[in-house]
Amino acid sequence: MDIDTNALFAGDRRMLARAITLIESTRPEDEMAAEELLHRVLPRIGSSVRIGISGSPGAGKSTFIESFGMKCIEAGSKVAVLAVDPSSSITGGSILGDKTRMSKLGSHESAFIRPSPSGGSLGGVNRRTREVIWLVEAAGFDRILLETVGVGQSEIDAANMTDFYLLIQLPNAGDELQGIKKGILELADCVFVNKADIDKTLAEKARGELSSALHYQRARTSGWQIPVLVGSAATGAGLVELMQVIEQFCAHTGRDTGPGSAFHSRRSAQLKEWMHDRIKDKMIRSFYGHPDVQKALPEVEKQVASGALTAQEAMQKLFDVYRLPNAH
Ligand SMILES: Nc1nc2c(ncn2[C@@H]2O[C@H](COP(=O)(O)OP(=O)(O)O)[C@@H](O)[C@H]2O)c(=O)[nH]1
Ligand SMILES: [Mg+2]
Repeated sequence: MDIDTNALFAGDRRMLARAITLIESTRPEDEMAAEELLHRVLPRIGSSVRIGISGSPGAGKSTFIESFGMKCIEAGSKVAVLAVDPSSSITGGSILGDKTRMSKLGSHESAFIRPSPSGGSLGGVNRRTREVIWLVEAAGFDRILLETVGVGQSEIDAANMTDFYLLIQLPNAGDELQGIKKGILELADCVFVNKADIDKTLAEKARGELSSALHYQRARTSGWQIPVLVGSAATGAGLVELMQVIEQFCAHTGRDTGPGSAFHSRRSAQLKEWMHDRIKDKMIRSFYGHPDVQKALPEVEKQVASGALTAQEAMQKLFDVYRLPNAH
């Protein structure tokens, strides 16, 4: 697959789509071209704000992305929408179905919506998401909205790939954390109580509850008081405030002051994480792909299942054959 990087850097969306397909490819013959492309893209990344968006199903994430994305475009940005979606290998990516909720954004020339990656590979379904973020940045998109469609791990993954992590909540009284584990709340840089147009009083109550829950929590970003906003993806209420909060966050974390600031330290840590992800991925593939391990595995599994071996003993058995010089 030939990628014309000049066209990619000029924002040619057909070339961008091709580049993403190459990066997401699991065909071994694409691996070198993908690496080569990344090598050329890496110096061009960074000029965006990457925003992770989580919230339980029905909270209004897709509707929010449509209206917030349009606000960003009105303010002069180019917006890319990506998804971290562990279910995508089964459903084909729920953002596809969501495209109906993103009709304005989906047809706007300053927006790019990419359905979820094909996923399903060893070492995590989001293996390529951060690289896709870089591709869209290199193509000139400067607001990246990363929606999570899963639960648990995908939310942590999204927080680990973004600069600013937004939680969207429903204004349910007495149900302050709505299926969102406390651990996820700890990742938040901002909470947006959505659907305030339905019941403003309820939404304000939710704001109060969330604010007090957050009061005792140490912000992930030092010195940052996590704001709880109330608004509506449907009417657009609260979206301007949110844009201001993101500006304040960028200023607070020193986005424009360069290396060493909290903003850039977070990105550096994420780059290191990228390396470790790749190492783990490679190790897992190498181990489970080893012919002797594959041969020994069914019997060893059987012995563990019947209680004849401990997990530790089984692992040692497999590592012994993994280490043997490969006779095949
Ligand atoms: N009244 C109202 N309805 C909303 C709002 N945001 C989303 N919805 C509706 O809530 C439902 C779920 O929204 P969706 O964006 O698909 O949620 P997601 O599952 O988090 O992506 C849809 O029927 C939306 O039209 C809002 O601010 N106000
Ligand atoms: Mg959705």
